[in-house]
Amino acid sequence: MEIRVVATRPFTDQKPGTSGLRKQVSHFRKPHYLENFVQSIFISQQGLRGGEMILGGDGRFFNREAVQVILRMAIANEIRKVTVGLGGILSTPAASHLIRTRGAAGGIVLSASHNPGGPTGDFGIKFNVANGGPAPESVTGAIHAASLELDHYRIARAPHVDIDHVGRQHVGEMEVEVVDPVHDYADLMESLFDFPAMRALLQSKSFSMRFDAMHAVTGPYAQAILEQRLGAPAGTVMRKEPLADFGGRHPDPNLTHARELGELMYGRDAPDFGAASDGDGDRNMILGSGFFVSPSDSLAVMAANAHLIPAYQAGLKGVARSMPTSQAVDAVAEALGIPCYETPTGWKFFGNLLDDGRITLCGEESFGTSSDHVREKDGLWAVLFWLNLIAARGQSVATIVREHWQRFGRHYYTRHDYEEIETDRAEELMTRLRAALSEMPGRSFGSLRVRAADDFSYRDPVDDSVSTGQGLRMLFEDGARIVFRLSGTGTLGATLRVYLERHETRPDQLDEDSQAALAPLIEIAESVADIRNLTGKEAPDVIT
Ligand code: G16
Repeated sequence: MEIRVVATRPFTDQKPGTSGLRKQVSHFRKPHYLENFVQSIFISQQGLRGGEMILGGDGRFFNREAVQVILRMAIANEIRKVTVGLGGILSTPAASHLIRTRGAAGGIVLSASHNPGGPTGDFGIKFNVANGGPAPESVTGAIHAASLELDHYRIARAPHVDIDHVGRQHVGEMEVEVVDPVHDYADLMESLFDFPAMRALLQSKSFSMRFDAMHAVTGPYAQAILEQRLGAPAGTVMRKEPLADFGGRHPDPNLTHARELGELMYGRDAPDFGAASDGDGDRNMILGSGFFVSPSDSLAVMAANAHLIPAYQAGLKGVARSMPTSQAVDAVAEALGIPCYETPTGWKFFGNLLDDGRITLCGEESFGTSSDHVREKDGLWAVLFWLNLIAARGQSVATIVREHWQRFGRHYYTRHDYEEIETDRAEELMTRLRAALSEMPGRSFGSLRVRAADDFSYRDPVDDSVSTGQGLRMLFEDGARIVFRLSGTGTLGATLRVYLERHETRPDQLDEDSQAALAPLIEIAESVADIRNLTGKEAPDVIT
């Protein structure tokens, strides 16, 4: 088969962010742009040569085209075998599982997660290493370095590869195996949870649930697991057909973008349990009837109740959360007498802790939770965990969470996002704030006194690697926190994230509205960072 060596020039903007390279589709369609990045993966990850690679994505616009390009480049870069999801589809957790079970050298996942799709939307590409997890910083750094040196890429002049039929074929020297994207993943879920109890719950007349697949990748997974294996009534899965543009909406599981689900869950005769997942199936939102479970609380409730789930009956080795995630899970870890690790934002930082057997569960405020069953966050897994929990405790979502608060206190929590700010302005805000940190300890804001203030850095306890500049923290004497950081997943300008948290233990103060309960902190955050002035915005664009 003819291999073309195509001359190219480096792009200077191919540094992977929090989760791979995310850009607008139009950016990815620039001549050589996708090819350059893929070649940088192949050059820097020599372990792929002669090995097996997993390939799939969330089915968004440009997914199929990118799959064909990557297959032709894989041939030219001497990959022995590529296993690809039918139609080029694999949810992120299913890709992670396949990498692990196949003993693959790595995988390429095509997704821009919860970002909008379609020709004017976003696309993304992410490399996962042999443990099934997102590449650590050492690997993304090597990919980026290779992208800056690139002067050619290799691509085979191969015919269009059929990815629409399950089976094996040879294209040149390379084997391509097209697999059912759902089957192995559904088996894995069945091995973790008490399916008979969940089936009984879903089939009982007194219980109902809705899952919003947001016209994204989890539609087929949720139908196979919830409706087929667990016997939930047809229609339990809403917006179930995956669409290349997600029906024109953001596949972002929150109350703004999962509007219909929210209306149902807060309406009359609301279902007992509501849930949603995102574009590539790794995020989750959990709702009870008229009740929203914050992702940080969800992680804590899961940790406190893990012994009720078959896979975690023996107890948890430890837990981890990203730094901006609330400290609710810390309180559970303390009660359980297990370690709790605090990592920077980004799932890649959990990989070593999971591989080293230090933790069993981990999660983030950004609607992500998972366990050691894969090395990615896992949306449907979290939904099934909650379903199993409801079946085991025989209580509503709201009762489970309120009882948790009575026991551990409530960590009131919110995140304010200021989107599409001019990059210079956002950098200026962070620079000014960073400079002010050293003056903050001892300063009082009303009744709140700053105990410490720093720019978070993390030393990985397994390989001793250090990551700096991971978010500016104001830590108050009563345990409250304000964290500022710039998002690493946006594609337009900069997004400022402000995370706010305080712990409340008074039993009669646990059912307040989060924004009201955090109002004094919100005011401090806005004034110390001069947000209105520097962003030109009167209010956050998104509040979660
Ligand atoms: C990705 C990462 C998460 C991170 C989130 C938000 O999620 O996998 O670890 O918490 O982005 O990151 P940032 O605050 O930098 O935008 P996903 O679901 O977008 O792949």
